[in-house]
Amino acid sequence: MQVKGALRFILLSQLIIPFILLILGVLLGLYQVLARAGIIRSADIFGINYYQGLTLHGVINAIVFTTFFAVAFGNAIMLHQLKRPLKVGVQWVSWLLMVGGTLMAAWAMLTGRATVLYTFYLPMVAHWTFYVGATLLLIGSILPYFLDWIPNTLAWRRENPNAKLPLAVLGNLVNFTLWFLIILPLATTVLFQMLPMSLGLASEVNPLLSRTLFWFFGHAVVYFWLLPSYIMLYTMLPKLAGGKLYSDPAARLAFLLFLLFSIPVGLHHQYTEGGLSSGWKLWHAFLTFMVALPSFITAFTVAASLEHGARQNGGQGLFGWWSKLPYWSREGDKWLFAYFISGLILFLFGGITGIVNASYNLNLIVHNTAWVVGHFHTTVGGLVTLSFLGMTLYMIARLRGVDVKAKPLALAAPYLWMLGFVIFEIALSITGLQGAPRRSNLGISYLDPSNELLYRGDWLFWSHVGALGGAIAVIGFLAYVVSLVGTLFAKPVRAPEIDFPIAEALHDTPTPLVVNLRPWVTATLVLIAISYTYPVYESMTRGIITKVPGYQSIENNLVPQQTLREQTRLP
Ligand code: HAS
Repeated sequence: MQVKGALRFILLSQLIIPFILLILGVLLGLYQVLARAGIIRSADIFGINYYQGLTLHGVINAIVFTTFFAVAFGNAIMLHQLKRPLKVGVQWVSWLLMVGGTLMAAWAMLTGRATVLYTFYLPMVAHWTFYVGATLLLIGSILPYFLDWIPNTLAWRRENPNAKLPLAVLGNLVNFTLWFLIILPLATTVLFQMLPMSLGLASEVNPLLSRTLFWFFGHAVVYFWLLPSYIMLYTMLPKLAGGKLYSDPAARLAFLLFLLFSIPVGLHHQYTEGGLSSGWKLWHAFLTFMVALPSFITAFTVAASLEHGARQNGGQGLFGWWSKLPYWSREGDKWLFAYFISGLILFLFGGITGIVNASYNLNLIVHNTAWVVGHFHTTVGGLVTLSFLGMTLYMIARLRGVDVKAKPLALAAPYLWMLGFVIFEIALSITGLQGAPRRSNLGISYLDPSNELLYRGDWLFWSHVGALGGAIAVIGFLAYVVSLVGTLFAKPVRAPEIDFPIAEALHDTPTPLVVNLRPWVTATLVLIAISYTYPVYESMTRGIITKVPGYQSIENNLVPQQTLREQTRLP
């Protein structure tokens, strides 16, 4: 399908802008891991202090890159699968809001006015431009869903009353329905708590309520990152492997279960938080195990699809078929397989560590330690990042009408990234179990031998191993950058287009349970109401006793906002 003019520009820039920022985000990640291993011993690098760098690393990699990609990919999937045009006006407004919002938030972070980490919860306070920027980014990202994708889906349904909604479209609509539902609690704390605090209109705040609202958003957002990857695994990976999707109804069920269970689980981030009853934490723990279910279904369906593909390629035996998958193939689009398989292998680690995190009692051992950092570098930093990077390269090549350049480097990149993060994950899990905290510049504290009070020599070895893993992953990323930049500047050889390698289904039995979205949305709303009404009420009433003034981070020191205003003049 051909894409021209403004739409082509918008799609390309939605992929390129976050990629440019990602280069900074990844390099700051290298700084974090070297500082944490005590290899770099300083509070800052090139004028960016550790926590400012950590904020940029988290916000760029986990929020900006993922959101831009999800919108670009969503637009492309809807266009390709429904074959209905997108409204250029809507896309421009969405683009302007997202780019404008990102620039505002970037200014605040780069000038040290928003050193609040990517979770930005109170009582840390950022400059108002950070909150307004983040809000614009989110509003811009949801516009295509309401103004382009839903109207196009309804029109498609009218024209195809008996056809099944394409699987990728279902996945995308589930993802952005989820996105809309979770933006609401985040917007509530940003608009009614954070922004008034930042503008000096409020002098006290309820941090418990803010954190409960944040995690209402904050766990489900990980599935907003994950679902575009799952769309690729279900609809494209089977074809790249040479076969078919093992079961279409199983894939639909997985997407719908994500809608149901992704949101009412946020208290598993607050197991250690006072003010919330243990019974409700246990209820959220139970639902967290339920949200692992669609990933278990995915593990089975994807493995079965891979086996089917490998057997079509001549694979035999119980495990012999593993050798018939296109791990190193440079033929056509098959190079993309490397990004998916590397991501899947990392996700095995991410899944296991996630289940540990979810267990109420085990969480008390790993919470706020390096273990959690290992977990999210094999989930969002693993399967999600690798599939997004692979698809960014693929879509840029198609939208520019060129072949992917430096294919050997493009192929080596995901394996290096995977190797690096497997090493990183193991090392950080071990240091986490030894007690090493997350979000800490260990090089100038626990891993500084001159600090007799804090020094923990027993963390040194695995911290160095972690740094080695991080460095290998960055080398993989640089290999990717070479291929992407080459592709970006290559001479076009064909017309620009949007095209995806979509697989057919092997089993496609009509299953009424997974056809209609409406009952699933209703059940989701009921489950959210059951799971969040009392915890929010508790946070509002019990959080009052912990009302505190806001704090801003200035040069690694937390300064009460009031004092700060008296001492300095921030614009
Ligand atoms: Fe998580 C913390 C629990 C999944 C991201 N998580 C985080 C944080 C992030 C994050 C960023 O319960 C830190 C937040 C912060 O800053 O404080 N997480 C889970 C659970 C799952 C889970 C139960 N997380 C994710 C995903 C993420 C993500 C996905 C990003 C995309 N997580 C937690 C908890 C915490 C947490 C607690 C709080 C910890 C604390 O104390 O602070 C589950 O959804 C995981 C289910 C996954 C599986 C794996 C299935 C395996 C598959 C691969 C199959 C492989 C194949 C290859 C087929 C069950 C699908 C075969 C190969 C061949 C060659 C054939």
